[in-house]
Amino acid sequence: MKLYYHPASPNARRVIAVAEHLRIPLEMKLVDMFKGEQDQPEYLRLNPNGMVPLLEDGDFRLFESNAIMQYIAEKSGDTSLWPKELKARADITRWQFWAVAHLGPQTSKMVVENMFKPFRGGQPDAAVVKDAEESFHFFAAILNHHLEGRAWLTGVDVTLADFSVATHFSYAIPGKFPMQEYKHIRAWLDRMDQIDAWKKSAPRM
Ligand SMILES: N[C@@H](CCC(=O)N[C@@H](CS)C(=O)NCC(=O)O)C(=O)O
Repeated sequence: MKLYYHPASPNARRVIAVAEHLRIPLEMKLVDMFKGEQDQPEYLRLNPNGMVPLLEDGDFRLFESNAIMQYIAEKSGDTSLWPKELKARADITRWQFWAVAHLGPQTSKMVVENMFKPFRGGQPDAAVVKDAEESFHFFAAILNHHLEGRAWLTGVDVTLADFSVATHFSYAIPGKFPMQEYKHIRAWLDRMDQIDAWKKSAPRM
């Protein structure tokens, strides 16, 4: 299987970390987003969204990182991160959807404003940051409360849910996420940092 990725992409990171953790071999194809390769016609023919990651398995192409994680985990036959049981799967999928729909848009805005804009010589838009922080607090409080007394999001062990949600915190420091009051999230991210595959997949600019 071939994975189109960029090392700075948190969306690619969650797939890369899971593949590494489950020892699933992937042929890695760099899409240089800093050179705009994602918007070139050759790549748009593969993924019309112009985004990474993208998985190719023979003539089957799959975009959306969470779908890719489920696919490669299922195909590997290793059920440690993606158990077979219906409710366990629904629980994992719930957190994956929640992160994409609610948490991710807020963390992305803070990364764009506080990290990428200054990186390109611009200034953060204070109104956008304020709005993102307010929504972030709403969803971070839910996650923090859920993690109180739990080591992992959906069970006694790490699953795809943890990899999916944790990736949204990949740029928490340069993105200036207001994390102080969320000690259960911070402790959980520290536990993620103990996982070799997770550490190795940390984004690189
Ligand atoms: N929902 C998608 C999001 C993919 C995405 O936003 N990828 C970013 C990199 S982190 C991208 O390729 N951006 C390129 C662009 O927007 O031009 C997924 O989870 O795979």
